[in-house]
Amino acid sequence: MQSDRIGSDLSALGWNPHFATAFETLAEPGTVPARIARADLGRYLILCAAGERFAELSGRFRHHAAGPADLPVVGDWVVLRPQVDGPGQIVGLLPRAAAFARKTVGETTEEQLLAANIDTVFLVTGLDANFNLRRIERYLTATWESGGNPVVVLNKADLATDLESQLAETRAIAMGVPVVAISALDADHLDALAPWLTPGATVVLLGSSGVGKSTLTNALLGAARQEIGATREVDAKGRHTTTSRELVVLPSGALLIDTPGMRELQLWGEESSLDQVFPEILALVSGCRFHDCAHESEPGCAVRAALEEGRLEPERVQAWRKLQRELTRLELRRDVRARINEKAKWKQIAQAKKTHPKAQRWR
Ligand SMILES: Nc1nc2c(ncn2[C@@H]2O[C@H](COP(=O)(O)OP(=O)(O)OP(=O)(O)O)[C@@H](O)[C@H]2O)c(=O)[nH]1
Ligand SMILES: [Mg+2]
Ligand SMILES: [Zn+2]
Repeated sequence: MQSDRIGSDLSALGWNPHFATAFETLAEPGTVPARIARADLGRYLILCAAGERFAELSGRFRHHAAGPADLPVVGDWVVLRPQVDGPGQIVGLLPRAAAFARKTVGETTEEQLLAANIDTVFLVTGLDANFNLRRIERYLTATWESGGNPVVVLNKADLATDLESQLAETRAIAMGVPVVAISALDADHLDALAPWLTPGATVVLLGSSGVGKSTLTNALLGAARQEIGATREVDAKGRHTTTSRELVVLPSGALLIDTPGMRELQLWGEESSLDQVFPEILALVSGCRFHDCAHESEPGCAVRAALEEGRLEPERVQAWRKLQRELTRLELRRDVRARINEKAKWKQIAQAKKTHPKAQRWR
């Protein structure tokens, strides 16, 4: 139980006036605010002023949820109706302050929320064979889109073959985002993360499987709570030690969300989220002759000119193009889906009018 550390003070769980205002408009008599600590197939572990409880969605809530984005995820604040016996009933969801999302794995064009109401995102990378600048750029893009603040955490510093140059390379692409190198196995290193682990602050750990997110969680907790994976080849497929996202209360007073490692992070967001990751390219784009320049073979392209003159890193331009293509594709697919939904809606209305010719009168 985490309840002993929470007490009755909701601010220890990240509650703030923004949520309080939202709660006032949604609350019904007999309900209380609660925060989702874990979501498992319709069963929720929640934290509230009274401590840790299990909860489930009320029938009415389930009925009104239009899609996956309406369902609570770890970090969400909900309106809870406690029950004398049995799990509490979740009857409402408070608007999210920030949320980390990705496109669902596979071909469907759907958003998957990984964590809500986060202040900071620790992007964890291993300084072993896992180290990959392009992946860090991808995670940074998703983080700017989330509304949380990124911190690049380079873990396994003890295994680094060239720590200084790896740090320098990361700082060069991080564009002012803090970069810290630590070893989760070394308790003395944890202080480097203290600036973000303040009371009531919510931090989510994201990164590939095996980079040490759960090791870090346990180290910060000072307890062996999360299961740790065995050491193995970094590119070994199919083994994810952590299987569900979980919010824990740290002794520092911060709320930390450990997550299962991701094999791929497909972006979900707008092209504009790239602006903060590739500012040096953005600064050039306005100098292109054509405002819709694709920076491929158009005459007067400022990006190509800078590349040719060696003022831009080719890897950065390639990475930018790749992420941009992904986001453009996503936008197109979202448009198509929106049109299909729109069509279906009109078809439904037309159908309703046919069966109920006076349907217009209802509105
Ligand atoms: N040498 C070294 N090993 C580490 C460090 N941090 C974690 N490890 C090891 O890396 C392996 C994987 O650690 P986990 O904490 O399970 O990794 P994870 O990111 O939680 O993995 P998933 O839950 O699968 O996403 C374990 O064997 C850890 O002991 C570190 O700083 N240095
Ligand atoms: Mg883990
Ligand atoms: Zn151009």
